[in-house]
Amino acid sequence: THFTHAITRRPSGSIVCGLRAVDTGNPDLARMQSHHDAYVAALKGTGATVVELSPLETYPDSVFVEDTALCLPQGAVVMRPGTPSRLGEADEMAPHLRALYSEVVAITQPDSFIEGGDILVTGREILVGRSARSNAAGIAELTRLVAPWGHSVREVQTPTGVLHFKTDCSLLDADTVLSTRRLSASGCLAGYRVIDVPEGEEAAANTIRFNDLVLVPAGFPRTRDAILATGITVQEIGNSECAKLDGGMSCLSLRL
Ligand code: CIR
Repeated sequence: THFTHAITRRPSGSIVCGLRAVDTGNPDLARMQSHHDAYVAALKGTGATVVELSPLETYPDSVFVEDTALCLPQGAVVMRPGTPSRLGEADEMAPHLRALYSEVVAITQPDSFIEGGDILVTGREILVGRSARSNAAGIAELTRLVAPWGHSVREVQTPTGVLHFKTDCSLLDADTVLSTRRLSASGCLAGYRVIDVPEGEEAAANTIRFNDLVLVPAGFPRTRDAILATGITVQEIGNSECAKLDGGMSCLSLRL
């Protein structure tokens, strides 16, 4: 797939209130902003247009735009984030999607919850991991919304204790998935070419393939080398601050 656009949102000062499973200290806004600048520059470097949205003080986690929508070639689906402090982020994103797409639909049922971080679009299907943020009703509603566009959804399970399905995996090409061992061992990636991240580098499983590049978090040399060995160009991006909030490469953009 060739991406012509990405949407990002600059981190705000409220980022210190961002959600985290384990508190390892507050992120440093200036350092996060400099990592974010490098991330945006890497996306632009592939020739894409990057829509850079303004910070939203009201929503501490709003830098993690991926969770607010699913972008497909035929249209976009506005998500319903499964944690109260993030629910309103979806409405903030909707107008920016309408500016880029003629078809924008939304998850609307009150009992439906689903976040983009749980969704992996491969060359053949859409995998959605059930998690603490994405439930069966949300996945069922997504399935109904994307069926007319020709997409099939397969529900899988996010490993216990892992925030999102894509915390533990990412697509390197239409058929190749980079994955933690704990995720691939569940069997949900059967039929794909799977590259397991080396033991101890589980935090590097969340990368993004964007045009000719794969963006990987800095500090995971064995994972970087495993991707390089496939012949894909790799760019390392600092992720120390987002990592304190359980965020990684995919969380920081919507790609279309
Ligand atoms: C959260 O807990 O929602 C944020 N602190 C991190 C979101 C990361 N997003 C993603 O993996 N797609």
